[in-house]
Amino acid sequence: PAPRTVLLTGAAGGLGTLMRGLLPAYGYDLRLLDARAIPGEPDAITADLGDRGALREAVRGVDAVLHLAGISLESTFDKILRANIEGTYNLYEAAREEGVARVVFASSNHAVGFTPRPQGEAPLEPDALIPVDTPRRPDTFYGLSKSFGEDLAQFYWDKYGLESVSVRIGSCFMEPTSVRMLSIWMSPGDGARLFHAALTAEGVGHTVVYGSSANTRLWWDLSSARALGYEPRDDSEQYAEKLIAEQGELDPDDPGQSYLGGHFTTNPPVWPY
Ligand code: NAI
Ligand code: 15L
Repeated sequence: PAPRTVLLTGAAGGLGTLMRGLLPAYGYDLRLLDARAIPGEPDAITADLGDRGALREAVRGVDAVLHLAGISLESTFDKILRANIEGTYNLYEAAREEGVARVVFASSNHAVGFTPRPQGEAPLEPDALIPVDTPRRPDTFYGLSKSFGEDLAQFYWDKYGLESVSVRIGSCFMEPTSVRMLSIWMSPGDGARLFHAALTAEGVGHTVVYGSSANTRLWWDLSSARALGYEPRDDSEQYAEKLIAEQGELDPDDPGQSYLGGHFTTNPPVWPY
């Protein structure tokens, strides 16, 4: 049966707020969790991913978890270790103990951020797109934690039969704001379509997908996402002319513009807390 009750972790964050708005239309009954209180959501669970007892209660009775909580930018190794590495372990362990069937894990392009971006005219030929099984090349401690999360997801499938979809999200914001984002943008609507596919597709085992819209300037292969039933509807190309006029084309000789991870490889934005 299709999952109905879903625990959304990181529900106070940017993506969590977008998905709180969009996913109920797919019929989900969302249970919300975040370390921060969520204005206007008195029933949301305010708990840290370090609180194993709270996580165990939070996952009790849900059909699936959409795990977005964590540090979403670069930070010190110690902070990343607690929130993203131990935190994701705690979440999976709670899910296993409570018999939750599936976790959809918010991985990131930064798990493969040091992969050189494909050069050449857009749209690229299919065989020039970066495949999901490209060797992981994290660009930050943050990306390293996402690489760990993908391995954890594989392990919980192999050892315990707990299914996961790891979504290597590009950039999910209302609009792309950089030339790099023209290639990796995931519109909020496509984000909801992809998470819905990841929550409902049958027999996913542990599947890794890239998370983006069907951008003309796409760098990676969306076929594993499409195999889940994902049909993207958006393309960043409508924003291309304006962004390129403002910022110029990406410079292949600039190390901060030569890899999938963009400026995260040279000068990553730092988590402010
Ligand atoms: P965000 O920083 O806006 O939200 C993250 C949320 O997680 C925050 O509300 C924060 O309070 C919560 N959180 C952090 N540490 C926590 C802890 N220890 N316990 C409980 N809650 C905690 O990030 P955003 O943009 O909403 O991203 C959501 C997820 O998707 C993150 O895991 C991020 O790494 C991933 N992602 C997002 C992308 C995007 O384009 N928005 C791109 C790639 C990955
Ligand atoms: C990420 O993983 C971040 O969470 C998000 O804030 C964006 O910066 C995105 O990557 C990106 O690569 O643009």
